Amino acid sequence: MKMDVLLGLQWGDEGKGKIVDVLAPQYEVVARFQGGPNAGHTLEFDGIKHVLHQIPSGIFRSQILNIIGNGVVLDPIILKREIDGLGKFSIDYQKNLVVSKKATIIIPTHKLLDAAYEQSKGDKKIGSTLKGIGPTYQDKIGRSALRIGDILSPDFREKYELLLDKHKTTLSFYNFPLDQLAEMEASFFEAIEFVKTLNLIDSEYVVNEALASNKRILAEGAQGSLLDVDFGSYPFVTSSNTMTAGACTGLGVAPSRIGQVFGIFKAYCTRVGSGPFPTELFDATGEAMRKEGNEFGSTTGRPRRCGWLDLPALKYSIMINGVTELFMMKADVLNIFEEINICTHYELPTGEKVDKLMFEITDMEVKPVYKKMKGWHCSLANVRSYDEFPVELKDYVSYLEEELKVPIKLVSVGPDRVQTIMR
Ligand code: 2SA
Ligand code: MG
Repeated sequence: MKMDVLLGLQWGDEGKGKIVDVLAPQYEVVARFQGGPNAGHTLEFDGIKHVLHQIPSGIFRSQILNIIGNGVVLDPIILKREIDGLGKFSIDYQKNLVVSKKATIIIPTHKLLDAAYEQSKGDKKIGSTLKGIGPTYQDKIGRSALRIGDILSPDFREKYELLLDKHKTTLSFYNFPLDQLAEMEASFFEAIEFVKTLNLIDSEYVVNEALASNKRILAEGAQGSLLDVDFGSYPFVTSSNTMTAGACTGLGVAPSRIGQVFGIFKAYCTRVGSGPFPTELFDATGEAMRKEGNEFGSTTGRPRRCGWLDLPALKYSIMINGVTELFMMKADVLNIFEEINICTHYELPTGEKVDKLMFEITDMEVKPVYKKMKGWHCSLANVRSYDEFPVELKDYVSYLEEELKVPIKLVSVGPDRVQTIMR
């Protein structure tokens, strides 16, 4: 059996949580492979909204084993809070959730360092979620991080103090106040005791044994491909590989074991945090998109920047991920427009038109070149099949498929499960 991967192809918030929920019945395992509490995966069912940050989105189904993989950076405090918050669902965490001993721990000072680094950047700040993601991955790569397996060792406290001292030196360099630290540490150590009671394992064995026994696994990406640390708009990126290859290193699965790659994108674009966004709209149209799409960060509540669909960026994401099927989300948000724009190229300051995300593009003022399409300009609320799509929406979908060379297998026309149209 091969492992399928589900990823966001833009800057995150494409609707991954909703799709995992739709696909979940076909899988026996759902695994997170990168990122941490910076993620916010929203699931809606029984009229209630649930936002998951670190727990994989298969947790609401009792037949699914949920894995927090080695590539994840885990905040014990937030994990405990998340599990407490799901109290009413009678989830059996011993049976349905396992955590890799090789996952990296976010300690309180990582969050302070995140804030200190952001402050020091002034108007060049990344727009981090301030969850400590960057500093924790920095320690992982710098070979000084703590891992989940360490909490079981008698010298965990010593290892912690060693890392703490290193962080304090850096924080004092930035003159960063430590007054919140004692309180944060108290919650941290309380949460560590709780994490010890969870099922802590070498998850690479569980994943590979599951594949060997023909179990179906879905790897659930967080953030989006355009925030990938290698291929995103660096430095305005997150600190992990958000692409398909990240699922290999973040779970211990060989590249030859990757099956389908589901690429999720919105029918338009959003971005939260700083960095280039060629099709961003600063006018009433952008404001209308934000309002219609309820585009506010599910972790931080920040308003998301909005703009038209960007084809060069989408093609790039499809290429680096090896996407086999596309899922288009939130088509209904475009109901309000009489005319819809799709960016096909970027015009460089020299006047040259390109459709590639070259290195230089991050620092350039590029102008999007648009293809205009007629909008469907009507409600999609009662649409339940592709045949019922207005002709303009069918045209939008066909045009994208032609350009992207990958089939669009699903179009979401509303938040409800029944508004998810398979093709
Ligand atoms: P970080 O916190 O160091 O990973 O931030 C670095 C950049 O990555 C962006 N980022 C995100 N973008 C979209 N959605 C994310 N998750 C939350 C959500 C975000 C929220 O689901 O809405 O609630 O604000 C996410 N996580 C990280 C971030 O904005 C920085 O640009
Ligand atoms: Mg999100």
